Amino acid sequence: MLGRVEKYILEKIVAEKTIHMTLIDPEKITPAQAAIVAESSKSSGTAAIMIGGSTLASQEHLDHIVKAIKEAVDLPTILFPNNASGISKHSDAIWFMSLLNSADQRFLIGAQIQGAPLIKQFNIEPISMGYIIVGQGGTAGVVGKAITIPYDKPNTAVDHALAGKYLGMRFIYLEGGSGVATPVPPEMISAVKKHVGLPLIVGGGIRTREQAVAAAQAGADIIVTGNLIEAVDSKRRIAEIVEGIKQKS
Ligand code: 1GP
Repeated sequence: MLGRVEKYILEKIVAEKTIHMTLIDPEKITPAQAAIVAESSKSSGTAAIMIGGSTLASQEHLDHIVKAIKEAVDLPTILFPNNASGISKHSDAIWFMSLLNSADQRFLIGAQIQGAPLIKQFNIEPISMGYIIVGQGGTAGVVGKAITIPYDKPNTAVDHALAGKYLGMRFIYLEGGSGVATPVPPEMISAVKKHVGLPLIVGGGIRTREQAVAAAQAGADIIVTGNLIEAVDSKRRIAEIVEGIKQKS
C-alpha cells in the first residue's frame, strides 16, 4: 500500500504535471529561519519541504529544524539524508535512497542498513528512490564518492536509472549538485524519462523559471531548488518557477 506522502506526491503530479519541492539544508539555517523559509515557500506554491545536506552531522539540530518546519506549515516534510544521521523522528517521510553511482558501499547500502531500524522505530514513511549524481556533481558528488556521469552521456544515466527501476525503486533523482553553474541538461532528463518512465526528480543549479520550465518540458516531474531560498527575492522566484512548471511554458 502506498504511504500517505507518496500518494500525495503522485496525485499532485497528476493534477499539476510538474511540482516543486524546496530543499532546506539544516546546516545553513536556524530553526526560526527554517520556519520562515517553509512559510514563504508554501505561499509560493511549493509542494513539500525536503530537509538535508551533504555534510550534516548533528541529528539534534536536524530535529529542531524539522520540528520548527512542522509547526510552521502543514506541508509534508521529506528527509533527504546524507547518511544515517540525516534521520529525524519528527519528519513525515524520508527519501529512502541509494546513490547508484557511488564507488562506496556506505552510500549504496551501508547507511541504509544503519538507518532502516530507526525509520521503523520512528514510523517514518520511506519512499524508495534511486539517486544519480551527474555532471559536475558539487559537494554531493565528492562526499558521496560518486563516479559522476558527464552531461553528454545521457545513455549512461538511463542505464543507472533502469537498474534502479529493476531493483524496485519508485522514483529516480538526477542530481547536478547544489549550486552548480549548469543544471542537468534537458537531453539527459528526456532520455531518462523516455526509457525509464518512473517519476523523475531533477535538482542542482536551478535558479530561474526558464531553467525549471526546460527541465519540466524535458520530463521532470519534480523540480527541487535549494540555494534559491537564500536569494533576497526568493519568494517571487519560487512562485515564478511553480507557475512556469505547471504550464510548462
Ligand atoms: C537538490 O542539490 C539540489 O537536488 C539543490 O540544488 O541548491 O543548486 O538548488 P541547488
